[in-house]
Amino acid sequence: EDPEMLAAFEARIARGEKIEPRDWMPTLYRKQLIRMIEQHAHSEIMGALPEGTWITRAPGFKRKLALIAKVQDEIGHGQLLYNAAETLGKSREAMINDLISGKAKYSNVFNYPAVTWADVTVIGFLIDAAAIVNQVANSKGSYGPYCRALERICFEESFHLKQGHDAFIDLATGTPLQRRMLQEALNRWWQPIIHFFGPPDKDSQHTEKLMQWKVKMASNDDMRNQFLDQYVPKIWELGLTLPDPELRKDSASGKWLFGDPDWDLFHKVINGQGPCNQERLRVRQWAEFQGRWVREALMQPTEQWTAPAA
Ligand code: FAQ
Repeated sequence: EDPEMLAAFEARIARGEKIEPRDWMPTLYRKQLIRMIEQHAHSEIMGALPEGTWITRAPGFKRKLALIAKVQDEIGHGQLLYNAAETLGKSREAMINDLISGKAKYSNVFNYPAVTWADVTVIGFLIDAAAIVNQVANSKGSYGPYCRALERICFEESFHLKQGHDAFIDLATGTPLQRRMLQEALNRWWQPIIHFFGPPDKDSQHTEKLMQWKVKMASNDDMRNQFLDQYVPKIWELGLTLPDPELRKDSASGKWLFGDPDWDLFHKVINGQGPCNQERLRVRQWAEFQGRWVREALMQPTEQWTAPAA
């Protein structure tokens, strides 16, 4: 790579300028952005599945309506992110093919089942909260199309968080059975949520370069800490517990300490061996297959759309 071009590029980033699709960029910057934005897009599309299965079973009309709107938003976020990734030169078709063949990664959390309504509630409150911590940070980054997509996504996610928090409080202040259901769901989801922010900084392959290029605006550990700081008190104040006896804030460093979250399990889940990976992939493959005739029809030359002249 031309060292002068690279220096000019890095100077632009240091000045806080946005990089746009037609601007010169190092090959590695392009590759890393495609990797990250593509995985993010797939996560939104896969993220619609655990909640989507609850639309017909959500308790009451109001919750059903909110869930339909939320799931639709997640799919929309996926589309915005695929658009942003396409500006870097990888086609949407290639991305979808990598998803349904099992080659591409997507967020660990969507490989777990939503067993009860309380699981959907924990997703709507805490996974959305975790996603917002990450996305607000990334939205201040250096690649224009990704940041603009994230700004819009963050507005919508903030609504999701409100409905998730509302449903969470409903169960937390409900009957003993509702509280028990919520506590059990929280116990199931806590470890995946800790994993959500990625491996510890010392083991993160990509953080250093991505932070240097302002693609990531906070490290995995910093984002995890910010989440714990904001949300653990909200959980504890409702009288709920978290399944980690070592979880506490260290007053000297201001950092949260927690027990070993089993990073081997994390690696299994993100590499295809989580409880629902196969099921999630099968649903996407089925959707791709079912929609093929629509895509093929749309690709027909337009003259074939009109009836032939008599
Ligand atoms: N899951 O070197 P690092 C949402 C992989 S959107 C799966 O630390 P990096 C909305 C990583 O890709 C959720 N894989 O990686 C919603 C890499 O693998 P590779 C998604 C993970 O990129 C809410 C390897 O481990 N958000 O939830 C995970 O510097 C509710 C090494 O890791 C985004 O994608 C993981 N959790 O940092 C929808 C945001 N963590 O590619 C429905 C954008 C790491 O070398 C309902 N992404 N890996 O094979 C990012 O900010 C970053 O990519 C991180 C990971 C922070 C996720």
